Amino acid sequence: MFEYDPVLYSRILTGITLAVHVIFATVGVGIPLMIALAEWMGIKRNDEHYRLLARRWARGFVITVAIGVVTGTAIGLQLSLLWPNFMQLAGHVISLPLFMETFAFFFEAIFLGIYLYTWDRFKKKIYHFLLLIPVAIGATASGFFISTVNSFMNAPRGFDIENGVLTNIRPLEAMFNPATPTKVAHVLSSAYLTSAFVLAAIAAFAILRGKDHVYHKKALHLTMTAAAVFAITTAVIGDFSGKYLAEYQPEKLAAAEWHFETSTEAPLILGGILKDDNEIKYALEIPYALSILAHGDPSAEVIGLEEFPEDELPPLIVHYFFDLMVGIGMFLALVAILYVLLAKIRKWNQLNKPILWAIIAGGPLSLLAIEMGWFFAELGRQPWLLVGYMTVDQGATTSQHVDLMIVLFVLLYIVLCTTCATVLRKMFINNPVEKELRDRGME
Ligand code: HEB
Repeated sequence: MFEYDPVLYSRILTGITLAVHVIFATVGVGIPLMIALAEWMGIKRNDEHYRLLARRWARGFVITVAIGVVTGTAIGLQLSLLWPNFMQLAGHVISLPLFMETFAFFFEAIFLGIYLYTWDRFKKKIYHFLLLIPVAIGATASGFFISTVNSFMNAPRGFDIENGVLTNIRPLEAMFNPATPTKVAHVLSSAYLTSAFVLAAIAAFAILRGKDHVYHKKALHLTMTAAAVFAITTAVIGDFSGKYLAEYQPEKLAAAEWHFETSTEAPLILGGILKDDNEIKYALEIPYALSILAHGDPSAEVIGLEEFPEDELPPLIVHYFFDLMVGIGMFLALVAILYVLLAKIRKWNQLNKPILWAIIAGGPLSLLAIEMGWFFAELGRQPWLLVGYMTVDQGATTSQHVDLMIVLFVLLYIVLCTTCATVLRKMFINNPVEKELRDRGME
């Protein structure tokens, strides 16, 4: 039925691997920060509940780290096996942050090990907390380094090509390319936001199920306060990402907004369906908003898709990915800010059912926004693998066995994800908070 096509199959396999990996990578970057916040609160307020929070989050975190290591290794392998031509060119230029990412991970893993085994071992609790700092730095640094590699694919810099030969390689310039600031900041901020929301959803679920120990309320309050902060930073940085695109990858932004003709006072298109002749139906138009997103000026000119050759246009489906991401972003910000405001006004109850349900929905939705953000960023780069230098077709392997690899890797991911879910469930259900509070004499 399908004709074997190594390029298509390589894209599918890499896409599936990344879609799985990004879940674990995102919580891997964000949760150490949340653990640090909880333990810090515990020490500052001398409150054992917060320390127990840190302890339980850390236990769950280890499981997700383990899965992240496996899927991350799969990506490393697939980069060289499925995209040999890309690695041959890019490997020379961008290997610095690729190595640094591995280094940052080792740094994190070593201290995580020590951290886990030294609860209650120090007379001064702050020493234990200090062990977490390198863990959080290592986690964020891996996210930083690997995002610079993705930035490089979008805005390749730091090398010259003379007669087809790579010369004059400048690794730092490659790493700190024009896409780096917004990409790195948006990736990190959205990882913190998502981690806060996932943990908040768990606490909200416990409260909704009638568990009324103050432990859950403290967990919810801490995570939702963090979520409110990071929802705002994510949206603000997302706006800068839009300005980056307008300057360096205008075709990606135009594809996201179905903006066909270059024009001033461009509106933002929400939803809708594309008819023949590029006619947009059933969409919500926000006047001037695209000009503002692109240039911070309601009358600014925004470049349309008409200015690019037909064979260099990204797929127009990215419009929906972008809308979903932004829509979810707005929802998360609204819920988090509302929660914080309600919690401030004592007479009102921030623990009412609709808010709790919205927070619970926010957990999976934030993960969906992460997926949509990456789908937009990656498909929006098509047909390029390395913008301006190498298309995806040119970068791929010609191997005849990628289809079999897809089957094998998908089986691996299914096993990994079910194992992760089962272990986490067992770990927390066999040892509920209430029991652990009692065992530790903290009721
Ligand atoms: Fe996002 C991406 C914007 C929200 C996640 N973002 C992206 C982009 C843009 C944006 C423009 C592209 C960039 C490039 O390509 O370079 N966002 C935005 C905005 C907002 C947002 C405006 C507001 C609302 N996001 C968001 C959220 C999330 C996200 C909420 C989650 C949670 N994104 C994301 C990701 C990505 C994106 C992950 C991929 C990476 C990059 O940066 O690229």
